Amino acid sequence: MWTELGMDLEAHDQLMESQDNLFAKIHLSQENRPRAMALFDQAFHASHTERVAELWEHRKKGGKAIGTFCIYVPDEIALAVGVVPIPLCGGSDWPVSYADKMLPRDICPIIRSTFGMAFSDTCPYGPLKDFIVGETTCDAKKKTWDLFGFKVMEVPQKKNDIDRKLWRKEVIAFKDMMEELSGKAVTMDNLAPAVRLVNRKRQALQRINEFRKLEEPPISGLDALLVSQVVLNMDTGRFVTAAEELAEELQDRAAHGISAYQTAPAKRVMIAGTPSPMGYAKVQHIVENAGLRIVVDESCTGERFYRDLVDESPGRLEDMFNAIADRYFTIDCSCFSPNTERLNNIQELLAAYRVDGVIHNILQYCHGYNIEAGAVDNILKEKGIPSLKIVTDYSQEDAGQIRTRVEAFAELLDERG
Ligand code: BJ8
Repeated sequence: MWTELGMDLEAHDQLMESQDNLFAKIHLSQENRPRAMALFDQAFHASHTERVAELWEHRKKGGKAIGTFCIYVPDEIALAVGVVPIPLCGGSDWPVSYADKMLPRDICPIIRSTFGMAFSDTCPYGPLKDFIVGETTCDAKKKTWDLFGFKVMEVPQKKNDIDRKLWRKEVIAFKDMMEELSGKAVTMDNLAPAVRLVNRKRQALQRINEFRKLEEPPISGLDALLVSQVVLNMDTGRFVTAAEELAEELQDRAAHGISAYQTAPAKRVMIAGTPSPMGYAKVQHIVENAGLRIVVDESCTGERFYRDLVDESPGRLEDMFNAIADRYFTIDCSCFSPNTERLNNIQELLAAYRVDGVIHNILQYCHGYNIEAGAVDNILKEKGIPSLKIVTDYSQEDAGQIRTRVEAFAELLDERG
């Protein structure tokens, strides 16, 4: 299989070794983890082994798959006709420099890591997809999709009625694309179960993350992040089963007062900003190692992904498409102008999770989240909540400097009592 996928096996081994070492250091070194986290550890490793084999089998049987880069692409519609969406965002530092072959160095590491894997023949998913569906979010993504000739969904940049209409049309165009690819029509009979399944996935994530509101969370911020990362790669049905098992265990741990943390109660922080795709948890690791507790992730690998569900009540197909489009239209990515919804959502999260401080985790060259941190800080100042902005990439070069800044931030929060 690996040879047929055109992989450079030696380079792939190097990539896996660097990922495994980092994973052991960041996740496996934690004490008192929920037992069910083993399912997600396994899923992390399976993303370059069993999951690839699964999709390989799917393709051999004539199944279809698309590559995606953003949580705007509506999975429900693809799944309804048996098309598997494969999120491709890279989170590993190892392949980043390979991207320099075709892309500028001064762009976001998500894009560099993803294309670095493709150019170094270490991404097994390249040959497993029929095509890629990009989206018009940030400039770096848009121009990269143009360069490689990907299909693109137009995500509007404002949230007025005219924008909603445009987005609904884009969702229908995506439906047409999936029908053409699969040779099957999207009907209420296949769409309604797909909507319910994806809703169940988001509900399982909601349930897991509810426990982080407790004074003593039964799951660490690092493990909650891992769950939110692997959800993008795992088979949906299998993820739901694993997530429900974890939620049951967390319920039990909460009932018995079992904390994920070994230390005395510490300050509670929100991580806000850019996504942290699988393989990346640099800032989160430093933050929890500094004794802070990450109780909520305000990102696409966190609350932005599972917050909203699709309304399951429509009985007509057209209304169901609108319900799907409207659910995705609530995503508050920094590509929107103004992005008032994000500011409102952040305020709700601050209260619900009793947040003492906010850490902006921003990937280098992501101007949207970097500049928008200023608008978030204006709100935080009014509420007397301190913040720290970290702009970084996937490398470990600045880890020492970030650690010093995070430790100083932790002291500041402690001094405030
Ligand atoms: S909905 S955050 S997944 S676009 S690639 S915008 S980090 S410079 S990923 Fe994103 Fe969709 Fe928005 Fe979420 Fe910035 Fe990097 Fe662009 Fe990025």
